[in-house]
Amino acid sequence: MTKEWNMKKLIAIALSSLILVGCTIQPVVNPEFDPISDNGKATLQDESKEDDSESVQIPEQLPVDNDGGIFSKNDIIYFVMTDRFYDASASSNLEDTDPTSPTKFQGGDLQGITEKLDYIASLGATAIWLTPVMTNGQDGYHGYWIHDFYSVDPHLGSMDDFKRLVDEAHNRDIKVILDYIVNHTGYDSPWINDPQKASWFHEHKDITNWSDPVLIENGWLAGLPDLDQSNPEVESYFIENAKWWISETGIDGFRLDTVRHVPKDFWRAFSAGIKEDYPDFFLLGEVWSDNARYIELYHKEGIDGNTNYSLYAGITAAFSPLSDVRTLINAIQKDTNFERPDLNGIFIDNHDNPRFVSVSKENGEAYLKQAMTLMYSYPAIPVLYYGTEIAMEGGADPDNRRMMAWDEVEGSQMLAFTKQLVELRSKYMGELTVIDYDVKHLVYTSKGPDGTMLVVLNTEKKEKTITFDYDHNTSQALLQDTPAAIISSGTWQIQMPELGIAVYKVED
Ligand SMILES: [Ca+2]
Ligand SMILES: [Ca+2]
Repeated sequence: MTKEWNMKKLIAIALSSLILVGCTIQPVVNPEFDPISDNGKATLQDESKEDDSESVQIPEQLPVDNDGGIFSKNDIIYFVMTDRFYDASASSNLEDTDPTSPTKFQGGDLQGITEKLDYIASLGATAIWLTPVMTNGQDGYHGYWIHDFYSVDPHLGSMDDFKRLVDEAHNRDIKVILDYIVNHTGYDSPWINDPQKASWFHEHKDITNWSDPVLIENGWLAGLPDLDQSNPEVESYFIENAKWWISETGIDGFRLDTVRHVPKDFWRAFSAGIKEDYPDFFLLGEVWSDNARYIELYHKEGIDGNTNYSLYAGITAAFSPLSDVRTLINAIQKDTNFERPDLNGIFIDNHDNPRFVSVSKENGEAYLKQAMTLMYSYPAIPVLYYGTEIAMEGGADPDNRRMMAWDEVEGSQMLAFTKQLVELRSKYMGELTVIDYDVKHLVYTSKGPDGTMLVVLNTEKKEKTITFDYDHNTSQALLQDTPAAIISSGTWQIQMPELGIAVYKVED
C-alpha cells in the first residue's frame, strides 16, 4: 500500500465549517444511488458532474436567518410518538382506544411524556420532537390527520397537559419541537364540506408520478386532502396558527412535515413570518429525498435544517448485509452541498421507516451499534427514535410504532451502549475526517473539545486485519472490546472481530 494511493483515498471534510480539507478527493459514484428521478426537478443535474453553476437557481437574499437559532450540533433530539410512549392517564383513553390494535390509539399521552422526562434526559437528549398533538380524525393516533389545528387531541390530554410538558421539559433544559403540518388535513376534515373553504384545497389528484414536481406539490398524498398554500388565506392561516402555538405554549421548534409537497414560496413566507417574531425558533424540515442538493433548496428558503435522508441511505447501505461503505462515503461527501450540514438531523430509523435493528434479518444489534456509533460521532443533530436505545424491533409502519417497551429498559445492553456514545459525543464530536475505507470497513477520526478519537468499523461478518496509515499514536481504548492497535511508523494494524467496533483516544 503506497502513501500516494492512500492519499487518494483520504477524504477530510470539515463538516462544521464546510471546508473541504482533503488533498485529493476521489469521487465515489454509485450509479444506483441518489437517482436524479427522485429529486423531482428536471433542472438539477447529477452531483458527480463538475459544472453545476446553471443547475440550481440561487434564490434572492433571505429576509431571515436560517442559522439554527437556539439549536446547534451540540443538541440531541429524542423523537416520541405521543400515543405510543407511556400511558399515564386512563381518563384520556377514550372509547376508541385499543392497545391491542396497531392502527388505533393505544393510550399514550402528554402526561406520560412529562413523567418520563428524567428518562429522556438520562439519554443526553436536549430536545424532544413530538408527533402532532392537534385534534385528529378517526384513528389518527399518529397525529398526521388533523381536524382542528387549534386544539389538543383529547386522546393525548389537554392544552394544559401540553403546556405543563413544555414547562417541565424546560426545567430540565430540554427544548420542545412540535411536529407541524401545512400540506394536508385529515381525510374527513370538516373543512372539506365547508363552502367557504372550497378554494383552500387542490383538485383531487393522487400523486402517481413521483418525477412530476407539480404533482408532488399539488397532488393528494396517500389520498389526503391537499391544501393550496398559494391561496393567501391558507398561507396567512398557517402562519398565524403556527405563531399561536409558539406564543401559547412556549415551544422551541417545529419539525415540518411533508416539506417537498408544499411550494417553496410558502416555506419562504412561513419561515420569514415565524422568525420575524421568534428569531431563535428552530425549523427542522422533512424533505424525503436522497438528493442532498435537492434537500438544500429548502434550507435556502429559510428552513434551518432538514432530516438528512441522503445520509440515512448511506447508513442503511453500509451497516447491513450489503456492507456497502462506499455509498456511505458518497453520502458523507454530499454533505458539502449543505450550507449548514451541522443543522441537519442525522437518523437511522423513524416512524416512517423500519426499526434499524429489524432491517437485517441477522445481526441486527451489531449493525445497530455501528450505525449508532456513526450517528453519535457525526457533526449534525442526532434524532433518536424512541425505543431505538433499547433495540426495540419493528418492521414497516405501523409495526415500527409499537408501544415503548418499558419492561425492557432495565438492564438493556443497548441502553448502556447508547449512554457511552453520548458521553463520547460530548468529548470528541466536532470535525469528522475519513481516514480509510473500502467496501467493508470504515476508519474515521472525530475531533471535539477533549481531543480526537479514532473509530474503526468492520462491516463484514468476518474477522479480519484492517491496516491503514495514520501518523498518530493511541493512548487508550475508549470503548469496551476495542482490540489493541499495533502501530509502526505511522501504519496502524488492527485485528477486528466480525462486525466489530473499535474506538481509540488519539494522541495529538
Ligand atoms: Ca392515556
Ligand atoms: Ca401539497
